[in-house]
Amino acid sequence: MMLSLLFVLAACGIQDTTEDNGTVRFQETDQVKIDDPFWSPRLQQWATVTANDVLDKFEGKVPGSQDRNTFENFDRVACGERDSGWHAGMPWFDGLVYETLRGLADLLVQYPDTALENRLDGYIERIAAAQASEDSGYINTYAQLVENTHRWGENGGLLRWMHDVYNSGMLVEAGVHYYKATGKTRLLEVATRLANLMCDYMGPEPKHNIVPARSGPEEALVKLYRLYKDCPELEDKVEVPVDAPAYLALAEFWIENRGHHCGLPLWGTWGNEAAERWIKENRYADSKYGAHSRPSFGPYAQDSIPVFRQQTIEGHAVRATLLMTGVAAAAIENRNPQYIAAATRLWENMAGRRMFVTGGVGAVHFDEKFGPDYYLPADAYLETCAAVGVAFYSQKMNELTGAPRYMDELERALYNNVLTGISLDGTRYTYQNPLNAEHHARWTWHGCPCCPPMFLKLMSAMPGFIYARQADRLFVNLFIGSETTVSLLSGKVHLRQSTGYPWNGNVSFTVSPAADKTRFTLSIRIPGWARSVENPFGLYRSAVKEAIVLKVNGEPVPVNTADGYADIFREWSGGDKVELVLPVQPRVITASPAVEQLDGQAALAAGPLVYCLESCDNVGLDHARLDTLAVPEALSCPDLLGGIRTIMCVQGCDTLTAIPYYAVGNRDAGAAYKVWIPVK
Ligand code: FUB
Ligand code: ZN
Repeated sequence: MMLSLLFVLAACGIQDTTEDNGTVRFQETDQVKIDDPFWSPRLQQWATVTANDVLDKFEGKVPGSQDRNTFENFDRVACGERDSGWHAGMPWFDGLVYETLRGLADLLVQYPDTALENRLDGYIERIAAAQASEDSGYINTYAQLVENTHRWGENGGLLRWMHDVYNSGMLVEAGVHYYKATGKTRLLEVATRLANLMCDYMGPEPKHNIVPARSGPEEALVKLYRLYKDCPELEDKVEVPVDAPAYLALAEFWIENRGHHCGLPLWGTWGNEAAERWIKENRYADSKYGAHSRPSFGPYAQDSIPVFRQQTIEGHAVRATLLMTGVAAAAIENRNPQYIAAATRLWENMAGRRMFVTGGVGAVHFDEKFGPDYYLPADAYLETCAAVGVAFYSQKMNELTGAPRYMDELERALYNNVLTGISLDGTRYTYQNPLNAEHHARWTWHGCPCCPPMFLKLMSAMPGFIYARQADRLFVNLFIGSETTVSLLSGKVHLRQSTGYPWNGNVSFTVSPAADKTRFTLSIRIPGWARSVENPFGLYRSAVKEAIVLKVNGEPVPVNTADGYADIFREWSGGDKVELVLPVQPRVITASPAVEQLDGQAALAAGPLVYCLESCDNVGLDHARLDTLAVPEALSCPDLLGGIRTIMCVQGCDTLTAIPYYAVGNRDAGAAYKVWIPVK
C-alpha cells in the first residue's frame, strides 16, 4: 500500500517547517497534487503506458527492443554466476534500471498504482537477492558477470567503460526515492549497504582513490545523507549501520578529487586506444605516481583539472551537468564558498554561452560534449539526458541561491528539449534533439536507452519544483495547476493554482493560510521571456509588447520584478485571490551576434514554448524565410497533435505554420523541421 510522504515524514519525526538558516526548501513531490490540463494527462500516460513500456523493453519483451532481459543480470549474479561473459546490455544498464525505479517511484506518488508498485517490488527483490550473494554488499552485474577482477575499475579495469560507481550511485538514489514514495525500506537497505561499502573503500589515503567516471553518484550520496539527517529514526528501521556524515564526505571526496590524478593518460593526444591500453596495463599503479594515484578520465569526464579550477563547462554534457548538480547539492549542505563559486561560474558559462534556445546542451556529436563558447549550430547533437541535466542543475542552483533565473532555464529545458524526448503516444523516445533536421529520429528503443529513464526522473520530480519556501516567503516557480500546503515560519498556507499555461497566460491562485491575517510574501516567478529578457546574459533576444498583469482580490498590484520574482507582501486571509496574466503572444527570438551560426536566422516562440516549422505543414521548407516585420498570430488547434496552438505567420501570399518543438516528429517520421529560420 502506498504511504504518503507526510506519513513517512511524520513517522520519522521530520519537522515540516522552514529551517532557520534561511535555506530555500522545495516542497516534496508528494506535498504537491497536480491537476492541470496540460500536464495531468501526460503524467498519467507516463505513469501507465510509458512506465510499462520502458520496463517491458528492458525485459526484452517488445520485439525490436533487446534480445536479452536486463533483469536476468541480477538473477545470474544472485545465483553466484561470475565471469561467465554473459551480460544483457551495456555496463551501465544496472544504473538505467535504478534510474527507472526512481522515476517510477516518484510517479507512484502522484498516481498510486498497485500493479506497478508490485512489479517494482518484484525487481527490487531480484536486486536484493543479487546483493545478498556477496557479504560485502558489492553489486555491479556487468563487473560480476564479465570483469569480476576489475571491480571499481581497478586492476586494469576501465572505469570509464565499466560505470561501477555510476551504477552504485543510481542504486543509492533509487533507494532514497523508493523509500520516500512508498515508505518501504527494502531498497533503501540495499542502497545503504552499498553506500557503506563505498565509504569504507573509497576516500583519502589509506582508502582507494576512486571517483565516478560518470557523474550522478555525487548528488545521490548527498540525498542519502539528507534523508538520514532529516530522519534519524530511520536508522533503526534498516538492518544496516548508518553513517550519514560519511555519505556527504564521500560525495565531497568525489567532487574534490576530480582532476587529481597522475596526470595520465593523455586521452586527447594518445587517443582512446592507447590511453585505455595504458590503464589496462595498470601503469598508473607504478610507485613513481605515489600510493594514492589513479588514471585520468580526461576532459570528457571533467577529470583534467580540479572542479574548483574549471572556468568553463566542458566534456560530455550529461556527465558535466550532473557533476555540477552534485556540486550544487553538496553546496546546499556545506555552504563551502568554493563549491558555490564553481557551481555558479559553470552555470553562467553554460546558460550564457553554451545553451541552445530549447534548453539543450552538448553541441558536439563526438564525445557527446559541450562545444566552445557561442558554438550553437542548428544541427547540434543535444542529448535528451543532457537537457535533463540542465534542469536538475538549474533547480539545485535556485535551491542554493534563491535566484529565479535558474528556474527560467529549467522551464526552457522542461518544455522544449526534454518534452520533445517522448512521442505523443508515450512509447517512442529521442536521444539527439537538433534544432533543424532533415527528419526527426524517434525510436522505440536504443542500444543505449539512457534517455527514457532520465526523462522519467525529471518529469516525475517536476511536481516538487513548483513551490518552495524560505522563512516567510512562498515561491511559485512553475505555472502548473496544482495545490499544496506550505509550512512558513508564520504558519501553514494552502495554495491552489489554476492555469491554462502554456497555451494562455492566465494563472490564478487561491491563498488560504491556516490562520487569518497571516503576514508573508508570495513570490511569483515572472519568466524572463515575459520581461523581454529571453536570456539573462543576452545570448538570445526577444521583445514582448503586452504587459504583465497582477491583481490581488481584483485590485491591480505593481509588478516589481527586480530579481525576477513578483513579491506580494501582505496580510493574507482565507480565500484571497491572486490573478496573473503573462504575455504568451507569439514572439520572435534572435541570437546574440556572437553566435555566428545563427546569423540571419530567427526562431518563433510563445510563452515557454519554442516552435518549429515542420515540412508536413510547410511545403518548400527549404526555401522558407521569416518576415520578422509580420506579426505572428496564435491559432488554437484542439484536434492537432493532441491539442496545440500553432503560430501562423502570414507574409503576403506566403504563410508559415509553426508547431511547438516538443510535438515535432509525431506525424511523418521523414518530415524535416526547422527551429531556426532564415529571415527575409
Ligand atoms: O555513460 C552512459 C551513457 O552513455 C550516458 O548516460 C549517455 O549519455 C551515453 O554517453
Ligand atoms: Zn541519454
